[in-house]
Amino acid sequence: MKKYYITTPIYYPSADFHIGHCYTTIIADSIARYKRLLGYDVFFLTGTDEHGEKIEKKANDAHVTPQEYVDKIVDNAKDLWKSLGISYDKFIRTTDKYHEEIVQKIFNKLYEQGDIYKGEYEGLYCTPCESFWTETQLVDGKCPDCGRDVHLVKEESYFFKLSKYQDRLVKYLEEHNSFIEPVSRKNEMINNFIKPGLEDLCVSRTTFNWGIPVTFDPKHVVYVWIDALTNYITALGYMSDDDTLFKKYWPADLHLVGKEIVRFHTIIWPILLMALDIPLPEKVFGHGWLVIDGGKISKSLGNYKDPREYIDEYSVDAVRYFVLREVPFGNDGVFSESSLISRTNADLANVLGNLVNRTISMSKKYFDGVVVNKKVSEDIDDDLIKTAIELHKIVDEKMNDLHISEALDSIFTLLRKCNKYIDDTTPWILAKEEDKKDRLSTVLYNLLESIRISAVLLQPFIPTTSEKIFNQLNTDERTYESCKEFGKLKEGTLLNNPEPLFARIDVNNK
Ligand code: ME8
Repeated sequence: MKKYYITTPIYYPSADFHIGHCYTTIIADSIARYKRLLGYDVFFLTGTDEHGEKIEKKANDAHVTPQEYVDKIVDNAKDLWKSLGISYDKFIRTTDKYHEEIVQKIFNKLYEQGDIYKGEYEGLYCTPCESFWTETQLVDGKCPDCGRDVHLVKEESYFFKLSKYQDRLVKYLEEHNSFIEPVSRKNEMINNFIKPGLEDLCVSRTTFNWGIPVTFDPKHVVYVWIDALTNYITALGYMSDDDTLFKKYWPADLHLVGKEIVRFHTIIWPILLMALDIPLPEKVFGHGWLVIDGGKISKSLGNYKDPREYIDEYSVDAVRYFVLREVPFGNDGVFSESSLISRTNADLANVLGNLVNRTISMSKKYFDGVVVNKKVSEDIDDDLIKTAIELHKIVDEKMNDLHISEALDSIFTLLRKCNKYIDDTTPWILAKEEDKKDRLSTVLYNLLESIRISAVLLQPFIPTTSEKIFNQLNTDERTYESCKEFGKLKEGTLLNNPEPLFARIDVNNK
């Protein structure tokens, strides 16, 4: 069985996650579920990034220790992922003992082999981003990533020899065209960051304590990004007594990250792996942001609700569908409650919900809910059946390119065709004539079977809804193989009662 290792970034623990935070995780979850549907042996990793100056400051403000602070809020991430149906295989915390020990081992190894050395750092630091900057990288004197103030730090530090690996990295990126996607981000990395010259990276701090101590010089703690990035291998048991998972799943097939952290994942991370002499991940994909009126969603602007409020109000699949469908992958997309409602009404209620409801209701009315197919075909059936049988190929093509929105659109093309097929074949008129009853059975069968095939392919994206559809169809035919064939829904199956999948939301009442 082929393996597939997919990761999200590890999140800074927070009591205030917003819908933008759910973006990476919902996408990663859908890809993981899709690969599982295809039969891959998937390992899907997520977790929390719990060290660093930023967390220490927040804990101080709350008059608790950093450990107490993170322990208290880590469950907020787990709870949010549960509400969203995130099917991760492992949740790593960077305060997990096994992780801390391996980070120390890695740091020691790099020091011993001469890739880490001691020096003095004097430069600019953005605490919210936990990023070092040079004067020329600032934009209007502020952090180029978040626009906030940077401050001067001067301290004895350990440095990691990024410069030594610069040529090797450029060569690697040039030879591996799909390592960074979208390609625009690859060019940005090479031209803006790597080609101007990589400076050695400061990888330890002494002005605060909340980090993993350097074993041979414990007044230093390991720079939080070195600590964080290594989670992708410590989670698999790299350098531990049991590295079975590492041997099985590494290298990662996909690191999915937001565009602002592509830099860490495509410069520092590959160089770290090169220094450790282990293979590089297959791909780092940098997605865009969910924004509100051109700006990033932000607590300080008060422009968001807790995502669980949207889930309670509109259902988990409405939220998942919106995130997956609304934003062309790689670009930014605009979030608003009214666009969430429009999407839900237009696609989920009107196209999908209506189709399933009409079809099952008609089967109940005309055949007492029993699946019948007297195989009286007409030319008009051919296009629908062909679209249904070929759907998995289009979805696969789109998913391989991570064009999730387009994959979903192709499934909805079939569903829209089904609705048009109902309008064209007018089952209610066929039902009036006894000699058209056999034709009517075929029309309804074609619809039920197209719905089943769509539900198979919708499983990775809106799993709860697919489950409801399978229940209404009363079928177990839900494997990937089963959507390559038209005719798997067994005759004689007794359909369950139709139940609305999505209620139309009245915008005026909002
Ligand atoms: O960056 N739209 O953690 P984080 C889309 N700990 N994505 C968004 C978003 C938005 N409005 N806001 C946040 C970190 N994200 C580090 C990662 S990995 C070794 C360490 C995404 O909690 C963001 O782009 O700030 C990132 O992919 C993820 O949420 C976690 O962000």
